[in-house]
Formats: sequence, C-alpha cells, structure tokens
Amino acid sequence: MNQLRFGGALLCAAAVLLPAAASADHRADDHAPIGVMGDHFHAKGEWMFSYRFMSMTMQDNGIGTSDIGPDEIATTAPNPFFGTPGQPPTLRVVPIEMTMDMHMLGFMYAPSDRVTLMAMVNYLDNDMDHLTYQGGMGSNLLGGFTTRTSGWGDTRVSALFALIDRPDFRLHAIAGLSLPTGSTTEEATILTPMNMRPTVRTPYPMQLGSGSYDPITGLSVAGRKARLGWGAQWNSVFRLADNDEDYRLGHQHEISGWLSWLFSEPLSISLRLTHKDRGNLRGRDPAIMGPVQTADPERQGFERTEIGIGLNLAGQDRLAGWRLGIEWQTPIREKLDGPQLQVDSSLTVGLQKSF
Ligand SMILES: [Cu+2]
Repeated sequence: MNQLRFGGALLCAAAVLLPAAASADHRADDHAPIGVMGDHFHAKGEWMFSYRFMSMTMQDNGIGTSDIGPDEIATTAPNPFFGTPGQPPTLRVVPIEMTMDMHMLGFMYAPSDRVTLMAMVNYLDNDMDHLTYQGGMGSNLLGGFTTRTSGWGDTRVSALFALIDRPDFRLHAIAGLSLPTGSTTEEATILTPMNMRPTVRTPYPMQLGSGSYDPITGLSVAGRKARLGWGAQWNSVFRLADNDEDYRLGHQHEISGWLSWLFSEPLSISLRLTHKDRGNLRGRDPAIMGPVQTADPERQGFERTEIGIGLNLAGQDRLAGWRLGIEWQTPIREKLDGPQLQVDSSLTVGLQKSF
C-alpha cells in the first residue's frame, strides 16, 4: 500500500517535472508575463475569461531624469496659468504620492484559428496626496489634501490576427479601438494656497478616460526552445480626435521584450524589459486650471523603462485551463516632462480560465 502511494507520488512528481513536450496549452510559458495584454491567440471555438488586478504606486517628483523636491517646485517651477487673474507665478500645489488600482476584466473568443477577439473593461481607483503652499510665494506649507476618483475606465475591443502559428514560434497582429467609457469630468475637493476648499474638476491624471475613440495597433511575437521562452510586443494607442472637453491625450507607445524559464509544465518565471513613451496633451480642458503640475497639458508626457519579474502558473489535470500570473515592475529610467510624480513600482496579479 505504502509502495503504491509512493509510486503514485513519484508519477505525479514526474508529470510535474517532465520537460516540455506534452500538451502545448498547459505550459506555464505559453502566456507572456501577466502584465502583457493580448499576448496570445486561441484555437477556433475557444473562450477565455480573465481578471487582473494592477496596483501602481508613484511618489516623489522628477523633472527630466533628475529628482526635484516639493519646496523647489513651489518656488521655481513656472505656473502655465500665470497671467490669469489670481494665478501665482509658480506651482503652489505639489502632488507627493499617488496610487492607481485597476481591476481589469477580460474576455477572449476565437471565431477561427486565424482571429481571436478580445474585450477588456477596467475599473479604476485613483488616490493622490498633495501639499499646498501658502499664498503666492515662499516655502511656507499651508497643509495637505487627498483627492480620490474611481469608476469605470475606457473599454478596449480588439482583434488578434494570427500570422504565424507554430509550436515554437507565434506571431500575431493586433488592431482595435479604445472606447470612451471612462469619465473625463471627475471632481474633487482641494485646498488652495488661499486656504479655500472648493470642489473642482480634477487634473488630467485623475480622470478615468480619454474621452475619445482611440485606435490601437500592435504586433506580438513569442517563441521557445526547450525550457527557454522569449517574446516581444509592440502596441500603440493613437489619440486622433479631441474629446468633448477640447483636448486629446498624448499618443501612447509601448514596446516590451521578455525571457522566461520553464521549471516544470505548470511553473515558469519571467524577466521583462518595457519601454513606454507617452506624449503631452493637445489642447486643454478650460475647466482644469490651477498652480499644480497635473493641470498643465505640457507636463503629462514621459519616457519610462521598466524591468519586471514574473511568475506564471498553469493548472494541470482537474485545473486544466486555469492560469495564475504575478508580475512586479519597477522603473530603471524615467524621463519626465515634469515636474511629475515618479513611479515607484507596480504589481499585477491575474487569473485566467479558458474553455
Ligand atoms: Cu486568452
């Protein structure tokens, strides 16, 4: 009896540890690190549901590639609205920390082996802490305040077109549209340098959507040799039209490359490098004005290079079709059209189930 049990355990261990070859779609490294969207396509008739939670924290400010402290911002950074009555010459409200939590629900369906359709809705929860300096000059602090916005973000619908589909090499193109389901008119109560607490439209980074229909394009490639996997993805979101508030967000480009190592069929780890480029706003919302960097259309763009480590788990046997992924990313270089908050790190956890 004991021997039988031992034999069974050994078999299980062998199944877990056996190298690659077996069932292709149960390999942990069949999917990219969980922070990558639309990295794989499906076989005809397959469905997939996914839930991802991403939390990003930002703190301390940067300008270009250097750090800048709140006092220096409040006394030296020009206020673009200076000249408008009541606007001081420098920025007097300084963001010091932000957390962005995002819940993402994803859905994939493949009407054919060539095409996989994908839709993704997001629920956002943003928090930003600020310092307010007293009056129009000097470095006396008046106090601090936090703004918070939450709600549905923009919805993405796209199609993935399989161009090459071999077990060791896959290439597909991505084409889609971001739909303006997220609000661009969120409000919050602030503390002004004149010690008033009005409720105003929040600056751009605290809004939930772009307000425009934005085309998405991309290319995704993945390959592997034995236990070593690799992949890369490019995707861009183009902001082509002004929204109802008279501005458009900057274009967003992202390129990312990763390597993965398969320890056993259900477990792989990954290392990823990502480069993001976001442009400044065109136009501006007349309702967004104030001596704060986040209200300046010219202080929204950035370039950021991040490194990420991740873990993929793929369910076997009775858990076949289930996947769990975790990825942690942190910047290694940021170039900010600042002052802007710097990213500290982000964590993505996701659960996927295919049928
Ligand atoms: Cu999928």
